[in-house]
Amino acid sequence: MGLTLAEKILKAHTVDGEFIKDNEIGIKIDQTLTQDATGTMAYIEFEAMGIDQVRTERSVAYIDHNTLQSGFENADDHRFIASVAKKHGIYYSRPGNGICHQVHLERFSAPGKTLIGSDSHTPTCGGMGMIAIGAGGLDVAVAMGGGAYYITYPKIVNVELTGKLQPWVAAKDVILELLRRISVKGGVGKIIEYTGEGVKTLSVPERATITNMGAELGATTSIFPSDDVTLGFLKAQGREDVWFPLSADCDAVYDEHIVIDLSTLEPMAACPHSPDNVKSIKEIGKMKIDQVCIGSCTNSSLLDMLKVAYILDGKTVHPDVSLAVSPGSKQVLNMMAENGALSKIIGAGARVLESACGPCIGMGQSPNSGGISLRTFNRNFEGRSGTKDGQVYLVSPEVAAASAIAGYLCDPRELGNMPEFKLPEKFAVNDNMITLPAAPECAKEVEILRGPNIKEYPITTPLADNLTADCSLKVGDNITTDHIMPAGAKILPLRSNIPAISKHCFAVCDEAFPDRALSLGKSIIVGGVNYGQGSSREHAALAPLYLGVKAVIVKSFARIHRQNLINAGILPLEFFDPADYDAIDQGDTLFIDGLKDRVLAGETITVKNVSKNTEFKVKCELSERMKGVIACGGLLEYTKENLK
Ligand code: MIC
Ligand code: SF4
Repeated sequence: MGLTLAEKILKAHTVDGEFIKDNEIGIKIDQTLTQDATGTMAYIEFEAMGIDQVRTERSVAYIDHNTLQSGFENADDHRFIASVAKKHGIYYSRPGNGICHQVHLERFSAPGKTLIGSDSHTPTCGGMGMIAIGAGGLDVAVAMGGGAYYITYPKIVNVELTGKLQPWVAAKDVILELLRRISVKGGVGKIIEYTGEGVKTLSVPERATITNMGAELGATTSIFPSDDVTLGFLKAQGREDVWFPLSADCDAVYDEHIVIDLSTLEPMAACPHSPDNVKSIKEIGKMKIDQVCIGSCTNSSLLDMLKVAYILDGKTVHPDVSLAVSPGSKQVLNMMAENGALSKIIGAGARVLESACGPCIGMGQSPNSGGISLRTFNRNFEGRSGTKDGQVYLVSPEVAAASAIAGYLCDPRELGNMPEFKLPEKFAVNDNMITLPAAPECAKEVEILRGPNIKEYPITTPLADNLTADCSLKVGDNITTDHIMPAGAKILPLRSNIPAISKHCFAVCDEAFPDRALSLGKSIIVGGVNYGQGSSREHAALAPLYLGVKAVIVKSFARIHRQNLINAGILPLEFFDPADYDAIDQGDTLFIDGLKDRVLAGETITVKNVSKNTEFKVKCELSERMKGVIACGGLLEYTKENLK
């Protein structure tokens, strides 16, 4: 029986566990990436492991999220990360060099390799034919130390692309179509593997748009084959030496098969407040808009910018609309400056921002009250834009640019003929904003520079024999990490200070939660389906840890967040019967007898609701390794004991 592309790479990298379906396997990680908002904590964790030099082929630290620097905190974090990178063998991509996923795709991605990154959109590099997975900072720290990264052998879904996109229909519409079909839960526990004739018609940046937003499906990762198109992109980056052809065997067996005929797709938008709330532009109709933002790791490549520049050329942004454009990397911005695209964009009245995440993570450009904002980004969760009642629609750059001129949501096909947009034969390669680490023999002399806002990892405790705790919070379905630990310009600077950031935990749902949880000492959170979807931020586990949360009982979890809870030593429990959710109220006292024994034995756990005098059953499915992690009180303690 042949192997799928994902299986080929995973099998070649499996260093622990048997390579069989549904088993937990440990894979060797070739490359890691961090960004600054998760990076400071990841490097604090790495330091705590006491390892001198990273043991990967390439580790890169990017600064792209916290670039507003409205106080000393962000700048201190950048300086800390730069010093850790220099000391421990990590490449450092300076602020201004671009968004981690765009720069990694351009400069470091390589077919057949494995990459984990402390950012949920790490699968972007799946567009290069690599297994690229988003993970918590602690997992990345362990991988930098040479430890394996553990995943449950995923189901492999084949998405067969046939036909060719019609003019003005974009890669973004491909992934929006998939989100429309299988939803934000549709990819959980799965790898999405793209095959078919349609693949050849998509450039690497277009493939990367699709794999990037695979994160919104909840997928472990997404991957495209490495073919001639891949070679062309690598040649243009001056990196063809890393290329080799790689695809699935003809007789590969997939768990699911989905066909998308590219020629039938039309421009679409994900409506507020979920990336899977997808409708065609026609269906939504001529809606007046207030703001347009073009950029983010989903749609900020040179190809995207060339299309935007063409559409804006000689026009003026509608008087009622504010248009912000953030090119994905210094390379993209530089080339736009050289080929005139930038001047067309400026000429039309766009507000050109630096090459960073910016508005995507609520770092400025919040829309007006109730404002309708079209964004080429990947997430439109409630409040993420920084405006609580902002209405964010996720669209392609083509829809965004055409609408910015029109003043209303418009179908770019109304623009008429589309010229052929081609990637250059040579990109303007200049890695001068990537600082190399010190030579290992000089590393000892490098001083780590810590600012006053950089605090230690919170204290963890080993798993207790029994647990009595109150339900400090009850929430509903599809709770995102943006609910649990909001980001934005005010809160992001606190990412390296868990006691301070914890004060904002669940602020979107219940501002009183942090004080309540702290005064309870220990408590349990109850939630619905797909709890913790969205980002990889381990702060969504570390803040609850600091606030004394011992367990989270939900109908189902999103993958990265569940892993982060385990890493933080918080028990991820799932209702056996989802209907039991209804019988718990916030404030109820819950009691678990023989907790430790049951968790370690992998037995069903009975929870007594002392307040209601009822009981219900929960499961805690953990691999032997995860049981070890939970028993120690988290991955940091476990690693200290096991990795030396
Ligand atoms: C996001 O898009 O939500 C982020 C900000 O990039 C996060 C990481 C973070 O919270 O720092 C992600 O996607 O993992
Ligand atoms: Fe940055 Fe937005 Fe991409 Fe997250 S989704 S990495 S915030 S650009």
